[in-house]
Amino acid sequence: MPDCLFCRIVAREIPAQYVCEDEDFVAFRDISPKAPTHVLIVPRKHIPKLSQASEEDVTLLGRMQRLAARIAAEAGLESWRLVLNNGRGAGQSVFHLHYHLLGGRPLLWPPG
Ligand code: DGP
Repeated sequence: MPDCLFCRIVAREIPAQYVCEDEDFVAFRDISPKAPTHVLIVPRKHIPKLSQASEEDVTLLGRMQRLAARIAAEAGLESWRLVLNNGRGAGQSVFHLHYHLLGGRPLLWPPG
């Protein structure tokens, strides 16, 4: 296993507020929430960032978006945003691909 924070959370070596999990994904609350609902959706597979995902990850990525929609619905959110930061310049700080699901407050556009 690479020395990766999210791999360790996925493996339950580091605690988190887990929201749900299945055979491919773990979802847990962001430690520094930027909205009343701020859930990180993380594939168990270690892919450092979206630009390093391959053709074989296409189904996984699609299922990740469907899971985000399900978590949003279960949280009672009608409007919400999915964010994926790719690369340091875009704000990525943990190099294990993940979506941020944000909701529960007005979300401005464009983001900063
Ligand atoms: P990004 O900057 O897009 O790579 O998002 C990484 C997010 O991970 C950031 O919003 C803060 C969150 N985070 C960092 N360390 C931890 C942690 O130990 N636990 C949890 N739950 N979230 C973390």
